[in-house]
Amino acid sequence: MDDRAQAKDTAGRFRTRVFSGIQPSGGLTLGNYLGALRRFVQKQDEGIETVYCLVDLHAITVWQDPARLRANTREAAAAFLAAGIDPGRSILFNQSQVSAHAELGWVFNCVARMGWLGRMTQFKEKAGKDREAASVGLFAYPSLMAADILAYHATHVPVGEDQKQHLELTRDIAIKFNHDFGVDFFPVVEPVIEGAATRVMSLRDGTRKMSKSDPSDMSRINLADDAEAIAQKIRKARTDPEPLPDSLAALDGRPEARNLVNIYAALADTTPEAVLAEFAGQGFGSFKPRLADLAVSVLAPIGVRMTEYLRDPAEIDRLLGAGADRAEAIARPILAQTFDILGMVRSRRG
Ligand code: AQP
Repeated sequence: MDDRAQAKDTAGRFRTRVFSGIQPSGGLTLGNYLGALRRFVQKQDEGIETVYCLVDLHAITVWQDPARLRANTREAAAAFLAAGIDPGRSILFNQSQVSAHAELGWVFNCVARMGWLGRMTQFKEKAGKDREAASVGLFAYPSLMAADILAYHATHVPVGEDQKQHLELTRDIAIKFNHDFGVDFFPVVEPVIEGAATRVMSLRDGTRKMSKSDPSDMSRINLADDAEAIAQKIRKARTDPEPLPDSLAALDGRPEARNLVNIYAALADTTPEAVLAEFAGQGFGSFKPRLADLAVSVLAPIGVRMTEYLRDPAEIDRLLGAGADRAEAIARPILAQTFDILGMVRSRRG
């Protein structure tokens, strides 16, 4: 057994291990970058063991064109690499190459309760009014997400604000499994939701989350956008006619203004309060060009590096395959122990 599968230290505590994932359901956005990807890199650089996954099985909970899914998966991998994920230090792979996710996901479908899943706001939002027409996978998505995390005995999960409820459900699943079988087997994970932009909003509507599947490309900045597109989207971002105030409280009721201030703060690695201290009294005519310059300086080099990685898709596939081998070495023994706990007869040799 790979000794990393034993995620408890000698005192019986779960060793710190970070897991997180992003759906390749479209090109990655500024929201994915600030809420998730950038912090994935920070965790890696802190020397913590990090496992990152392109969750293609989650992406198909809504229909995906197969050719686009393949291209989006490679593009997302290129974004991870371009943003600073080092496949030598982090494990980077796509979910469907490690079948333990789907297998443990089934086990957790049998642990999670219908009522728990029925309360998930993401399901309600994505299913919309016609819930009968939503896929069973969309409903069961949080069980699979719990499996993604717990198949690695991960203890910490960096995510954006929108995933908080799913992480609480992951905790509930771990607690119920441990309780039902009288074990201390799955860790109770800690959500890591930090920074000035844990919820980046649409550039067209400050009350809606920036999302890769929003029909309007102007609503988001894509990591693949070039400098001109980034600057243009910020110039055209919806705002209001008021100047920026000197306090955060005064941004209440101004969601678009608040969003741009948060984005500026996150990109500049400062706080929204510090941004207001610098720009109070100025209108968007002067704030937007400064934000555009900042966004271009941070994001455009990532886009350039992505293009370079995408010139060699075979190398991306090779990296994902090698990452999947390493992921499998951790997840497979944890799944085997889960089946033992459940009472499954396992008598195959080899
Ligand atoms: N707007 C956002 N602000 C901050 N964080 C965000 N994340 C997503 N959007 C924002 C974080 O990115 C990680 C990966 O999310 P995901 O792609 O797996 O799923 P999602 O949250 O459903 O993202 P999208 O872009 O809205 O995808 P679609 O449109 O396909 O549903 C998570 O940590 C998430 O919090």
